[in-house]
This record gives sequence, C-alpha cells and structure tokens, in this order.
Amino acid sequence: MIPFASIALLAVAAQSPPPAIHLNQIGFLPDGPKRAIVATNSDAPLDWRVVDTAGKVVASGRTQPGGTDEASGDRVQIVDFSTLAAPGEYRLAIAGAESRSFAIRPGLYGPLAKGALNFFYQQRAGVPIEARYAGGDRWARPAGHPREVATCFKGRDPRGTDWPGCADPVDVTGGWYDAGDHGKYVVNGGIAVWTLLNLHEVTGAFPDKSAALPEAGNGVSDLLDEARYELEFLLKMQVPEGTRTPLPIGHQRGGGAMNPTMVDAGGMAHHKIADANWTGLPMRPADDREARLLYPPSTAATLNLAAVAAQGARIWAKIDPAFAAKCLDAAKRAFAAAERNPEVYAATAFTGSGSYGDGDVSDELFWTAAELFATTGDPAYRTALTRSPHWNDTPDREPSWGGTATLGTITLATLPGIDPAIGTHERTRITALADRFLADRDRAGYRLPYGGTRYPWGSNGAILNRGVVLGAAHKVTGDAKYRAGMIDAADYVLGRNPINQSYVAGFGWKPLANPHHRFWAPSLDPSLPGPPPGTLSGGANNTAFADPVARQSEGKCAAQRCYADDVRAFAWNEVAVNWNAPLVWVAAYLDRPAAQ
Ligand code: 9MR
Repeated sequence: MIPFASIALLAVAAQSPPPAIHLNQIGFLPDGPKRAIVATNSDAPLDWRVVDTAGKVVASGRTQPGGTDEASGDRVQIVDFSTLAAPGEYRLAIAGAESRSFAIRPGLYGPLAKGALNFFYQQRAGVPIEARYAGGDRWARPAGHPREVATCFKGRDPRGTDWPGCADPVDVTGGWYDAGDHGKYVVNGGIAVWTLLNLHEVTGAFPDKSAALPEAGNGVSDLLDEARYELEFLLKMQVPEGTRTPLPIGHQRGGGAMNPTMVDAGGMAHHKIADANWTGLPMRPADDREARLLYPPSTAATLNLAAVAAQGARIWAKIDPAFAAKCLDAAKRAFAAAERNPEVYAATAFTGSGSYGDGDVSDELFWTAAELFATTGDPAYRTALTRSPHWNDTPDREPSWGGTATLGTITLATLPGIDPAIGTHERTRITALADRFLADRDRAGYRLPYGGTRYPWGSNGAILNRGVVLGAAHKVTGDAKYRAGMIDAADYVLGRNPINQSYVAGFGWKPLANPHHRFWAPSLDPSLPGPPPGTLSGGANNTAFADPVARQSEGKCAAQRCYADDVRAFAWNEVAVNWNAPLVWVAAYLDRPAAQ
C-alpha cells in the first residue's frame, strides 16, 4: 500500500506543469553559443535532446540547474547545445515539453540589422514615407511636419519661469521623430546618431545600396545616409552666433520660477522641438495640429551636437569635404559655447513632450572632448579629456542618453591612429567594463549581460548598449568571449526571457505587435499598420510604473515580467531612436564573420 504522503507527492508531480523553454526565436549562428533557459519547479538536472526535422536526436545532455532567479522570479536551468553546429531546423525537447522549431544557420542577423536600420527611415520627419523603401503600402504615409519653421517657447512655463521667446523663427525641418511621439530631441538624437556613425567606423556595415533608402545609389554608405538625415537636423538646432538670451544657470531645483541670467548663447543647441501639448493616440504625423515650439538651449544638447558633429567631420572628410567642414565648425563652436555655459541644465517643467533632463553634464563634456580630440588631435581637447573626472573613473553602467562618457571611450579605444597613450588607456577601460557585463551575465538566471533587479525605462536599449560595449571589447581584443556576450544580449531581446517575448517586430514567433506609437497603432485604428519589422520595444521596466497598464502591476511583477505588449503602455512598450540604434549595431556586428 502506498502511504498517503507519497500519493500526495505523486499527485503534485503529475500536476506539475512541463518546463517552459525560452530561447532566441530567430535561432543561432553555427559558430556561436547556443543556450536555452528552462523554467521548472525542479532543482534536479533534467535530460534534454535536440531533434532535427526527421525526428533524429542530434544532441543531448543534462541541464545545469541555475537556482531561483530574482530578476524573473523563475527557477531556471540552462541547456547548452553550443557544440551543435550543423545548419538546420531543430526542436529542443525536455521533460515532456518541446520548443517551437528554430534554426541554426549563418546570416541570421542580416535581416534583423536591415530591419532595425529601416526603423530610422520610417521615423523620418519632413518627408513622405514611401512604400518602396518602407516595405509596403501599409507603412507609406504623407510627410509629417514638412515645413518645420518654428519659434521659441514664449511666456510662463508651469513652474512660473518667464521665457522671452526668440527673435526669428528657425527652420528645423527634418530629422527623426524620437519615439512614439513626434518630438525631436537633440539629446536623444545625439546618442542615436553616434551609435550609427560608430557602427560605420567600427565595421563599415551597410555599404551603398545595401538598404532601402531614397539615398541608396548615391555612392555613399547607406548607414551614413541615414545618420546624416538626423545630423543635418541637429546642425539646424544650433543657436546663431551673437544670440543673447536669459537662461537658468546651475541647479535651480524646487518648485518655483527659475531665475535666468542673460548669457551669450551663440553656438549652443536648442534642447528640443516638440508639440506644445501631448497629442492623443492614434495619430498620423501629418495630422498633428499642435503648435510646434523650440525649447531653450541646454549645455547637454550643445555637447550632444558637438560630439556627433565632430564625429561627422572626420567621417565625411573625404566623402563630402564641404559638409565635413560645416560639421567641424559647428562642433568647435558648440564646444566653446558649452565651455562658456557649462551649467545650463535643461528646463524640464514644460508639458507636451519628454524632458530628457540631466543634472550632470561632465560625461557629455568627456564624450565631446574625446570626439573632438579624435578628429583634430588638438592638445586643448586632450587636456579637457584627461582633466575630466571620467578619465580615470571606473564605469560600471552601459552608455545611455544621460550617461555618455563611455561613447567617448569607445571612440578612443576603437579608432585607428589615436595617440597610443590615450588609446591604450581607453582600451583597458572598455574591456574592464565589458568584463563586468560578462560577470553580470554569469550571475543572471536568463544569462543576459545585465545584473540586478532594477530594470529601467527602455531596458532593452540598456541591454543592447551593453552589447555595443561588448562588441567594442571584441573589436579591440579579438576575444570570442565578448562576442558570445553580445549573443547573450541578443538572445534575451529575441525571446530568451521569462515571458517568451521577442521584443522585435517581425522577428520570432511572438514578436512585438502593439508598441506605444501614434502611427503603428492597429489596436486603436485597424486601418493603421503594425510596427515594421526591426522595431524594438523598450521592454521590461520596474522603475517607473508611469502608464495606466504598468500602474496595475506596480509591486506585483518580477523585473523581467513588468511588461505588456500594449499600445497604452508607454513606460513598457514605446520605441525610441536611442534603443533601436544599439539593435542595429549589435545585429550588424553579429552579421559579420566571427574572426573579424
Ligand atoms: O528614455 C527616456 C527615459 O529614460 C525616461 O525615464 C523617460 C521619462 O522621462 O523618458 C524616456 O524618453 C521618452 C521621451 O521623454 C519622449 N519620447 C519617448 C521617449 C521614450 O519613452
């Protein structure tokens, strides 16, 4: 007779659900690592098999238990079938569960890189989006804001600060919309342009005619064509020489009106051009009837402009010397303007658009000095660089729109011809940072190079920016472990996560479908298209439950589960140029032969 307790145990075992298998839904490169994570309620190792389409077992083994993972709340086990290299279609079977079919083949990341780059074309303001470049009629739309000649915010902001407006309207037509909204922000545009230009410098990816773009066939890299579309806009955001205007200096925290001081703002950059009030969803860009306003210059925006204009100056030096000269002049003037006005923090009280406020611009200064030094070799920029608090600090975070010092480090570490004393110093720092991310990866239940249980707004962008750092470390050392770490970042974003979500539209069996976007909003208006393939969601965020969907889960979700593929979830499911850019970088880098 079986004792009662054993019957109960058997019943529990019989009821226990099969393990949930999580893996990269686009598949695996033949020469890359191949790992799946299974969530189970058992801590004992499990047998697994990989079977081909004929049902033949081509690999088998036992899982490595990974314990309880705080970021997901799951008990995880690792399946490692990296030794399987033969291209084909396979399934993974484990303890009564079977995965969907996945591929092992070369070239997996090429279409992803292409789609991710096309996102930027689709976000272009000022020009009609044409079906032949956008991937079909559904994504075609008339130009949004085709003639953006704007004047500055004038009057009192909600904090009570009185802004004088500006003398003449400025033509700031063009550039990319930032995200699901129609704002165009210099700060975020800066890191996105840098990322595309850096990809060009590191890999030469996307030669002419490799992408679907109006400029394809002009003899210039398509990646540069796309980045230039935004760079030209950023140049237009620069304040004319000789402009005097009152701006708040220093941290003016607290609720009341700020106390602006008259400054020479010539060479600074307006922080943003955006709608005076938030517009509703859905909305085609061409239907936006809100007033469009330029917002006061900030030191951070000025340095963003200076950094990418300096980068552009060296990149276009041979391709288009006149444009390169224009970029260099703008960069130098912007740097000088930031030195003159080092503490004009962005005013954040305005309504109707994102604030991209940043109370520490020492990292932007380091980044800009790095770019200007790389371009000119001028000792003055070298001094600015080596005197910066960031010269000898120990970075532990990925680059982000508000933390840009590492962008300068990547440039100095990877660019040929940099003074060896500087280059070596920065190569040591970038590999040390990449090693930290690998250590995070080794501790993470889902083996992504991101640690802890705090997932920020746009965590997928943060994770992919860690991929960029790992890629830079791979570039300078040739060590395969860094490339493997990039693949771990890609694996997470493409489905190896507790909710089986591919955060990229058009890729995987559960792709992003309902981003927070005014035009790609079929759940609000069935005549509108879904997100084009290659669009990345910001992803899990347990640090700001700012939208109505997220709010319902506050305090109730493990970090990686604080997500819903819902158009209303702007804190979880928006798209943005600074997140899609590292997706382009990582996918394009992984599309190259491993030995490069
Ligand atoms: O990416 C930004 C994130 O770091 C901030 O926490 C958040 C709130 O200020 O804003 C995010 O950026 C948004 C911007 O303000 C407006 N356009 C959409 C951006 C992505 O959600």
